[in-house]
Amino acid sequence: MTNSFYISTAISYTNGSPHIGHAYEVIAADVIARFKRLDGYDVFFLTGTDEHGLKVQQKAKEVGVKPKDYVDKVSKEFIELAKYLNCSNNDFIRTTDDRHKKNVHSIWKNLYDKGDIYLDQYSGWYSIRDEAFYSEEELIKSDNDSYLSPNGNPVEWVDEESYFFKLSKYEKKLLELYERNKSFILPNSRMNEIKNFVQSGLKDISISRKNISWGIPVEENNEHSIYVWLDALTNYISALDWCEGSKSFDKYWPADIHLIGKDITRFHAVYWPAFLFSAGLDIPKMIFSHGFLLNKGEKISKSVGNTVDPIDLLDRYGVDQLRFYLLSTTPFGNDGNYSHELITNHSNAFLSNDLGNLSQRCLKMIFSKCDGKMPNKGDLNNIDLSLLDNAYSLYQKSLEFMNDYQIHAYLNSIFDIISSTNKYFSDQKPWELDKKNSNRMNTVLWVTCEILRITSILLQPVIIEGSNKLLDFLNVDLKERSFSNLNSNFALKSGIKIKEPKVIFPKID
Ligand code: ME8
Repeated sequence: MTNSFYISTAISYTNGSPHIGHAYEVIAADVIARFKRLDGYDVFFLTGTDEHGLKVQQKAKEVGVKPKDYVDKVSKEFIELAKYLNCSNNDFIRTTDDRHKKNVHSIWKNLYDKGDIYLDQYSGWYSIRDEAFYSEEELIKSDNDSYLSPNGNPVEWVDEESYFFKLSKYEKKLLELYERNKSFILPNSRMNEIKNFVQSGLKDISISRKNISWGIPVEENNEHSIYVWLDALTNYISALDWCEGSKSFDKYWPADIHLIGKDITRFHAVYWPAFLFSAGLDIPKMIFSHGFLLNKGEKISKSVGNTVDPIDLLDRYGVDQLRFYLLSTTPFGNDGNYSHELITNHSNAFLSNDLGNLSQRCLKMIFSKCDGKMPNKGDLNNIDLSLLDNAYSLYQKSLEFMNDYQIHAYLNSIFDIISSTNKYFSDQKPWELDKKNSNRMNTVLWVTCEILRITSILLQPVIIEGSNKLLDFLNVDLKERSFSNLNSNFALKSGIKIKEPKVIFPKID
């Protein structure tokens, strides 16, 4: 039986078009999903949009359209973006889907029946931009003496009847969870922040808002809508049709990883497991909170005016180039930077020069000197063997890195081998061997191609089109491109026709 693997991204708010931060998250999740599929897992990869709440309601009002019409339009942009980015998501959930609403009502009923929901009065602050309730101690004072949320967003005073969830009841269970599963929250620094937050004492949280039209109503009391975060978090199980007792829920839940940005760790690592404890459901295996993407060191935000349309970047640099840049430059979990110069230099250095040039030089020689057929492997010397050994051991290394989602380290280890192979190619000078020692020339060309085969198979999760083009040139069968083919049993066979090589990664100006 194949092992299953469930990965999700956060679902994005539909109060504006997608930006590069959204693209970063869905690309990272796609890389992990593709890696796992190539490694033989049955993967369910979910992304989607978070469409209810005051933030979206206000935005729709501002542009003068009905909330549903507005979210239909924006949600489409997110669906299109995932396609443009070559993402392989198996589903796209919208919180306005009927299937989702059913599950939200079900989870509410479960918490209610457990005795964990009660009606009381909420007096405190609310930030519409954060869609979060805050106590006075959590707020910061702005220059003009008004209060701001910890994220620097405006807050308003709320005094209204509200349903509460008994979060305080789950304090001990949460701390036990963090103790039992040390990698429940990665990176570790975020685990420490969350532990400190829970250890300092949990208060019950408000889980409804009164007189808000754009939300899922509480069934037994229509004056209230369900708090947008309880609504949104439930997406992870509604996409599996949890409340219908579905087979896919049994197969994929608990999720292996919820991939989210660092700003929403608390909702995922404290509230979500507490809701699941209350509903008697299993807890996801890991919350990975990645860093933020910064534009020349500045946070990307509409108010700073430095948001970038990811489609523009794709048109300018190419999908493979953008995916590769975003995931190979920054240790996954840290904040990352991007700018025109950074993407251009990185892509030219690693894709056009290292990988592109090596493959062009080698394949062109095979075309001109070996009649376009894979040359004989011949006798391998110690230099060839050691380089090949390093390439074959990349699979094991990649597994270790991807075990805790060190995507950059997995990519760097592959490019280290590509760089060593470039050096090997230059040192061995196969172009000078043609007349002197054609057997040795053949061996050098074969070794280089075999390493290109290994590295291209391993690069498929990130550089989707480029690595598959390279595998096409090498005439590697479509059925032999998974990680189970990363060994010498599937090594390139001499005499096989290769395809005429073309430039795969043109230089960016
Ligand atoms: O938070 N760099 O939606 P959202 C990297 N609806 N990641 C970024 C980023 C940046 N500059 N800006 C945002 C929400 N993100 C909720 C989630 S999940 C049940 C509900 C990330 O549209 C952000 O951290 O504000 C989050 O993971 C995702 O994009 C969606 O953000």
